[in-house]
Amino acid sequence: MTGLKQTQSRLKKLKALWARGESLLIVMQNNPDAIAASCALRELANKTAGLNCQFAYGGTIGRAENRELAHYLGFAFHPFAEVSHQKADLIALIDTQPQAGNNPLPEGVQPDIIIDHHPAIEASRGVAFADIRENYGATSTILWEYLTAAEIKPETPTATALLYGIRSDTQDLGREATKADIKAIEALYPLANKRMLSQIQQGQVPSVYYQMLATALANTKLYDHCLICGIGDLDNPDMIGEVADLLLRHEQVDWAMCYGFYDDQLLISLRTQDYALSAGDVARNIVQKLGTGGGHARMAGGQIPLRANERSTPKCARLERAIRSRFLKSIGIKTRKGRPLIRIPRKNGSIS
Ligand SMILES: [Mn+2]
Repeated sequence: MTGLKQTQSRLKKLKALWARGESLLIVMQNNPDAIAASCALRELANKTAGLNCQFAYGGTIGRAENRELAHYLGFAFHPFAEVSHQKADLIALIDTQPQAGNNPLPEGVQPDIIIDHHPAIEASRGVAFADIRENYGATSTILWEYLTAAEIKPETPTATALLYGIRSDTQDLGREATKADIKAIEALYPLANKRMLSQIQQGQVPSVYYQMLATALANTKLYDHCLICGIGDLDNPDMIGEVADLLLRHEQVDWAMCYGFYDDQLLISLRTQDYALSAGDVARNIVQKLGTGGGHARMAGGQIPLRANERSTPKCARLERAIRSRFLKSIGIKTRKGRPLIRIPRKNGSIS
């Protein structure tokens, strides 16, 4: 069955499910792909089934681009804790899966719909409608196929968001993009607002952003062909992904790990250009028996929960040592001694 035919038959099932309710709560990860795919799902549910949709995210919408995108779309994105999920007839989980650790859906709450492109996990079994396509570069691509199957031409903001979502998850098609992603980008490009797109990409940031960046670089060490950065306490959780992206550009490096503490969790972000080893597998190794983790071949993440007030205890330092050494071991680096990436300039401008 071709992609479109398959999506058409899945759309039928989705519509049958939607006929059972009037309201849909869309729960998502808070990255551009998730935000875009959620918006497209809303448009689809609105136009094909007249459903009332509400968005709920976990954590914070931190990264400047994400805030800019959410602002441009003009919908209310609520923290999950502020919505009463019991009131929704149906719940959809977008760009994530139950118990993946990166979404706010409580363990006892079963979603009705999952649309995602991360590797399928056990907890997604038994969900009424699950469309999980691991070979896709972005969930936004899947949603674009649904809109196409429903013969809906997306509104300009939706098209702009989808284009941005696919580009950002595939790093401009450089990372894990497939034919489907390329096809979607080609179709979306003429529909998108290009001026808005560049505005989103250049979202404004506060001073604290540069402070965090300085702290991150000062705390980065080179171990053979990888960089590891421990930022400490994070002002916004998206920072670790942003720093990991930046570190991976180092000419000697094909692996980068960045981690930091946020909201009683140790958050980890991994990036690689190593085709032999999957970042998702390495992330799972790192958090084994400590937390949850996973992702794709070239980008992945993990989260380790801490107990309240544990942040200031020696346990955190031990945890940091453990994840560093598990990471190095997983990617076959023998040394445990890193070299600082940069020298910190002294106040008089000289380099220490
Ligand atoms: Mn995604």
